[in-house]
Amino acid sequence: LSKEMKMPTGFLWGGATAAHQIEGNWQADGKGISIADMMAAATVTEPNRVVTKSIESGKIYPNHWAIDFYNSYPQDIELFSELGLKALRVSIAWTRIFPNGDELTPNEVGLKHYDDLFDKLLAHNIQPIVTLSHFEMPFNLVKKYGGWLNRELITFFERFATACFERFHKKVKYWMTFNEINNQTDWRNPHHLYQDSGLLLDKNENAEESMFQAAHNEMVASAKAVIAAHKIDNSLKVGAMLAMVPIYALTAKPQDQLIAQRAMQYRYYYGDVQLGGKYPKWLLNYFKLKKFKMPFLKEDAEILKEGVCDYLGLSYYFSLAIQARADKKVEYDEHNDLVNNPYVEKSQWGWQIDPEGLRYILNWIQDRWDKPSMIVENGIGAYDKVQADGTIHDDYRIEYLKKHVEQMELAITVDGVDVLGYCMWSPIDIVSASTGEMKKRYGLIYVDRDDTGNGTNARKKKDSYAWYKKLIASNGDI
Ligand code: P53
Repeated sequence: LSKEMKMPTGFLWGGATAAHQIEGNWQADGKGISIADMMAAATVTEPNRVVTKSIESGKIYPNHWAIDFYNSYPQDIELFSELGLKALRVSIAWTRIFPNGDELTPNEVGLKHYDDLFDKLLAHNIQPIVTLSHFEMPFNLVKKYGGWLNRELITFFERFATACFERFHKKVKYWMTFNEINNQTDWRNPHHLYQDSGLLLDKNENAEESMFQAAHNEMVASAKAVIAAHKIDNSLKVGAMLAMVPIYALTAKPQDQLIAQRAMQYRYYYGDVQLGGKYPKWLLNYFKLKKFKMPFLKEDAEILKEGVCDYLGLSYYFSLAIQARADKKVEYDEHNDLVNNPYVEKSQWGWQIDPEGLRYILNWIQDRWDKPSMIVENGIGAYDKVQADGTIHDDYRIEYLKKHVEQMELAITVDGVDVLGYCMWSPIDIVSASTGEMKKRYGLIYVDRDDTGNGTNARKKKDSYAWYKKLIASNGDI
């Protein structure tokens, strides 16, 4: 990079995690049961994570133990500090603060835990970045209220968010409301409806309509949280959080272009609402055409406008492509329409690797919403092999991260995109969100624990640890 193309000073080089994937100790100190605690791990023979209504013997629930970060965080933060992290993204387990979600007062032991965690980070000059709801809402809100289809959850979330802002506003500046709120665009997959919105639908319900209704309640709750945060402390920045997956037209055929345009409109309308303050016209018309009953209250439009998010937190892992269907209907079906892009490679879990897609989407975000963005997840899940001498040569991970960081730097220095930071997923091995596996490893630090929870739980630096350390120390010299 030439001198004028240097990365901005103060750029937040960091790492990202989520409570249910690292903490374990699922019932310690008054913690309630979260939706993640009820998901059994997937196996080769049983590829989808099953949600059980009660804990079943013989099934594996990896989030119950994860990597024990709840206890091991002081030692893990020492390793993050040596790595030079300037920021660590964590989430607050809602169930540690409000175990059932509908209590009136927070659990002091839970608040104290995060106070200690943030103090430890700040003592090492690591800025905490916090997601309020990362796939881990109280299970009680699913059982008793039917998840986010119920408007009462807005009050519960606002109470939770307010308790966190009041308690931690001096320690935490950057917040996010709902992790990857747009995964539920794939509403045909019950996994996403459950993870994003706590929905367990029966067959007679219209899943698409339910998704739009639940997401509306979440976006109103998010806007109310933004308003509350600014009232408590005007310096707080509250972000939306979207899984950014560019969807390219497979060919230059006009029909392919049209469906690709609709795919992008559909997948990212959440951003239009959370960052632009209102529903896009095409979608309001779509609700009419589909006869969807949206739970719009009179005051909602004003709340959405007032509670616009300050920035966009985004995850980026892969891109996809799309081709018009033979019937030529411009109606998007995320579950069935997406196809592989023949021009890019794939990870061992079939995720398409497309570094240029990151530069593409960062430009798209700037153009569409004109807000700062922060990359709060980017990484590769892979099998790692520990050598006889204990070393782990994860050159594929270095390769993946390097290529993506390079494209991000071009977006910043050449295209002028306003990116606040880069938190790679993840500084340490954690339980996979989609499969519940440990062997789908993302970390710069290896954790000696297998899919069934066996192992010493010891930490080992991988080769990528040294690489990322150098990258941070040089402020992005690749
Ligand atoms: P895992 C789907 C597609 C892209 C990202 O994913 C996704 C998902 C949902 O599973 O999730 C995010 O662990 C999520 C993290 C998650 C990470 O990506 O399934 O915010 O919690 O661990 C990686 O390989």
